Amino acid sequence: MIRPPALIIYPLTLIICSCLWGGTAVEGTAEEGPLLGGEYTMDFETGDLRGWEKSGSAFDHHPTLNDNPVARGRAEPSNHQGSWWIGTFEKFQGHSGQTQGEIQGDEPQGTLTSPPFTLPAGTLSFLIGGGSGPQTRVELVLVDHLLHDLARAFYQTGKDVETMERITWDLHPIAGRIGRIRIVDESSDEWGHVNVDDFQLEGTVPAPEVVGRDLTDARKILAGANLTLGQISKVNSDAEPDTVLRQDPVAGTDVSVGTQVNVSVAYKEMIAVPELRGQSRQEAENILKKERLSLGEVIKRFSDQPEDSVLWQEPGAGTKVAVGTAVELWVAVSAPVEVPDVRGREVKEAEEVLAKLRLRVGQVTKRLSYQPEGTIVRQEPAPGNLALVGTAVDLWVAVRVAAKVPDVRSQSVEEAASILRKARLRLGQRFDHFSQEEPGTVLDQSPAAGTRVVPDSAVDVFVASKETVDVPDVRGHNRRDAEETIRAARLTVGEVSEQPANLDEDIVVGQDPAAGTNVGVGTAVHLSVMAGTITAVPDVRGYSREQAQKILVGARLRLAEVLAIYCDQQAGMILDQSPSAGMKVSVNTPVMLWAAAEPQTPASRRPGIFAGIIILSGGGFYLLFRFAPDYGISLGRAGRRVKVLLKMRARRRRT
Ligand SMILES: [Ca+2]
Ligand SMILES: [Ca+2]
Repeated sequence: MIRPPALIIYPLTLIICSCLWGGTAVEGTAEEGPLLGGEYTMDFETGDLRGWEKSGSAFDHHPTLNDNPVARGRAEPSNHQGSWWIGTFEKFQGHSGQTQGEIQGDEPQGTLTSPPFTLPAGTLSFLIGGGSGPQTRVELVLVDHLLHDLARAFYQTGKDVETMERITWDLHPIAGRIGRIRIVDESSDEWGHVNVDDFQLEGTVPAPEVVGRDLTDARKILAGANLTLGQISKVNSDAEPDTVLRQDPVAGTDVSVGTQVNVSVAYKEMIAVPELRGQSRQEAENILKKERLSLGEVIKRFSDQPEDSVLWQEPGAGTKVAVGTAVELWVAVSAPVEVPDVRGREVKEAEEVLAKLRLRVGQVTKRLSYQPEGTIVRQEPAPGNLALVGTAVDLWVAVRVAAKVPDVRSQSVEEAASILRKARLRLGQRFDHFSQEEPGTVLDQSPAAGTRVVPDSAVDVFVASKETVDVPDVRGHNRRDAEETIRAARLTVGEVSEQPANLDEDIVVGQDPAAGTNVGVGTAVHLSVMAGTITAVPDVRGYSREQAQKILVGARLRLAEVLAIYCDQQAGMILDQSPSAGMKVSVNTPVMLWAAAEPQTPASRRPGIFAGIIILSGGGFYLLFRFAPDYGISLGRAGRRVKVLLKMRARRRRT
């Protein structure tokens, strides 16, 4: 044990201190006094021993109230600070039935130990009186992890006088180490008691790091450095609520004992989700932005409600959520309409028919036909299909009189153009090709001579040229860009050899001729390509089966099978798909579709019954379940029918 000599410094600041913290205590009541690190009583003016660890019985009736030695007629006033103090001879605490000056005597023994705290570069002072023996004392022990046993840095006894005097210890030599104050009464002999009051710490400590700790820990850590938690400001953050994000002063700054450390702590601001139903999608988005929420998935649902109006929201209005939470919306789209048969009509007439159903005319192409001139001979989508409102219907119009493509080979381009004009045709694109022929001579044409075509059609020509160009470097480009680059360089795309690869798109990895080779215009450049095998699944819901198939083929996928869902939606429309739209899958992955089928019995309208699972619109429900690898299945009424259907299919496969 280290036993440095006790330092005894007589109090000079006694009166000042009494004024600072003294106050006038009412008998039997307690006032808030200074607490070590804001947590532990240092002058006992709280009227209790909060923060101190007690052993034995010497401190059972403590702190004691007012000057008891004087009350007993002794000529040794206690000289305590405030109203409350420690005196292990004393018992009076102002309780009813007690009399001022009441004692417990020298018999009881025990200890009172403060919590551990960082010793400041400064001083510890306090009032002490009572016995002069080493068994009654105040001591400061070091409890650093470096020393396994308690090491006593200082101790101080009384002088066999009840009157307390202030002594001060210089802590500079042990600043920064962890200490505990102990008030010890280990004596039952004459003068076997200790009188203590008003511990005061002064000096500076380095502010400890509390960033990253929660508020409770931060408070403890600061208390352990004799600092207190000051202002707590809340900062909206994704961090765990109540985590300290910033501190002022920052860690390591030397601050006076008792300094308040202000902190900013993380907190999640919760706000109520606004009502969005009935708003337009755009209005809903504006409201969400204003309320500091974000727009989640927007799911389109057929409804007779105004187009684009919000039908349903998740989370619902009034739900308390964190700032920034995404709100999913279901917005109304008009139910698909059946594409009318406009074949046999003229375009103008068809336009009116389509407009009534909120469909429009798409591309109009002329087509040779024996049908009356100007009448529609073909339409896409075909009659009877379901199409979303606003869908364009492509039309093909009959042309009876055909033009016959003349032979323009061996002519000059100018002559060819003139010949085509006479045949009610026109010169199309011109492709130059390296040749020994006279430059400007037509080498070949498309369509070929003799073909019957619609008047005013274009005829492309391949023209002799002696020009040469440098082959561009297309390696590393995606296939489409590479082909464009080759054509722009007045060359043609030759053979393309494909090698499957796990890529989102086709990438050119080799070319022949090599980049930089000087070749005649029109020369074929052969490519070798890493063919991408990953593609995103398109959304085909709401389309007809035929349209869906087209879309899937366009996305390099194939249609697996179409299962029927019996419901009161219009038959033929795709209601669901698996894999779901947006998923990245391999090229050629089969996509399963569910299409509406006529119910065998009229479906009753049960609005509200599937709320949460099924969207209801004026026309009835249609989403019976969602089937996707990442969702699983939830079934509605008609969904159960599909389950039966699937079971039947499975049985068929087994047999
Ligand atoms: Ca006191
Ligand atoms: Ca005692």
